[in-house]
Amino acid sequence: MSIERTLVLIKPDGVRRGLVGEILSRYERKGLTLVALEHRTATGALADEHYAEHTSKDFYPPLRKFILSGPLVALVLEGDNAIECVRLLNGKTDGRVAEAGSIRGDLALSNRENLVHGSDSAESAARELTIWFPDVSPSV
Ligand code: IDP
Repeated sequence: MSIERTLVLIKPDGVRRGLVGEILSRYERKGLTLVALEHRTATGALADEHYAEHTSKDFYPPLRKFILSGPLVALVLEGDNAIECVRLLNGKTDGRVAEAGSIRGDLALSNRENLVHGSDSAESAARELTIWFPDVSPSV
């Protein structure tokens, strides 16, 4: 067993489309434990820190605008192999080609507005959890 914590964002499109309950329930039904949840609107500084590896890319300005376009829901999820587990539940980045059965595959049709974010490694999870939830321990 490798119990991990990971950061999930239900992005502004998920909140706007009324899909928070549907998405949250997929993580819960899988068996992941909800450790923290916050409904909040990101700031520019927070978005830039979160997406530090993407800020120089062409797709970043519209991505930044999208992530700041309304409230989102930030989660800390915990469970055995939680980081990879969430990535599999989320599906491929581009909703147009994401696997049926995944959150993006079933509910998204865009490369940018793809409903969810999940940390992609243990290092990213530690970094992102500290950014979004400074008062929650990033490890179990
Ligand atoms: P991930 O969210 O599946 O980990 P990343 O490559 O880390 O994917 O990209 C971060 C986010 O940036 C994606 O979730 C998506 O919202 C956006 N994004 C990535 N690539 C593109 C692109 O080519 N066009 C528009 N948006 C993109």
